[in-house]
Amino acid sequence: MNAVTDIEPDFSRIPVVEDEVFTAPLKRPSHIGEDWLEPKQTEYDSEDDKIWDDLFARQMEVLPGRAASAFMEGLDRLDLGTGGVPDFHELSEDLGKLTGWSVVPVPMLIPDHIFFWHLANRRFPAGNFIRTRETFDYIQEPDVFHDVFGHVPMLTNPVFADYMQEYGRAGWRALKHNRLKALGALYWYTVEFGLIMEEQGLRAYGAGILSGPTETVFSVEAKSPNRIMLDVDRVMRTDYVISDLQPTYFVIESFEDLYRRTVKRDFEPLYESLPVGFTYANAAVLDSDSVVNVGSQEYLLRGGRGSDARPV
Ligand code: HBI
Ligand code: FE
Repeated sequence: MNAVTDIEPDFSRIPVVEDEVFTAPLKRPSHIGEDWLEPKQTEYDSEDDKIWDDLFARQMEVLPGRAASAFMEGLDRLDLGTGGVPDFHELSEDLGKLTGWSVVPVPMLIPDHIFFWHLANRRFPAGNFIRTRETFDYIQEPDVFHDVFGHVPMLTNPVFADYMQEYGRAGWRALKHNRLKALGALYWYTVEFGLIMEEQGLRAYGAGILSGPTETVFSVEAKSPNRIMLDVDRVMRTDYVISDLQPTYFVIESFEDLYRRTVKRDFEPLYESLPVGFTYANAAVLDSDSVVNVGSQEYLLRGGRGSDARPV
């Protein structure tokens, strides 16, 4: 995601955001510093720990045969199911030995440029708080279950771990070109909602999928969604919904393939040719797409979330 010709930015320092660059307006809580890190991880009570255990058990029921092998291998290598919310220090110790990544606590959604800065330094910012029984099935803000259970297993995979760091580094260039939305779409359709074609069939590796049972099943088995082979130029022009099951999933051949398509190319010409907004609707299928299947979109057409549409 870097041209070889120009000087590398200093990735150890927080990137500068020029005035004309649009970023989401987030208000930093007063006890939080410029790095947006919590001084320490929350102390969870027994109900919080029980919520973690129940969420964990529920996912373990649905993941086999649906989650990517790399994700399942990551789960095997980490102790996420030993009872209660994992301790970030112990987790970072284990993860550090595998790929040099650590997990650090943040209070909420953090600004894009701070998020990129942590990733570029192999730190994964994880929400400190955990959902309640009332919000057990669906929350919009990423909590510790989504962030740790959903994201951390993939960070044990060396190629994916490098992809995530390079994604963070790519943030500097996207900031310079004011194309954060386009880079955000790439994150959305890979890190959060990516599918991979394995020998045994389609599997999910995206954290937004694998942290909930409904989308774990829907993403790989339902008739509704389109499944299309990943093309970076196309994905970066595609709008995305954050509040419902995805109308379209993009499929990679392997993590090496993902790395090659992103890190091994120069985004500069792409950013220069991208319009400010998105070109394609999230349910669109294009003539140029390499299609795995065209979905019926039945779930969406029947009203999606909030209606009584079934995720079929
Ligand atoms: N903050 N806590 C948190 N978690 C995220 O996943 C996150 C964020 N801030 C910005 C952000 N993601 C986006 O930049 C990416 O989705 C591209
Ligand atoms: Fe996430």
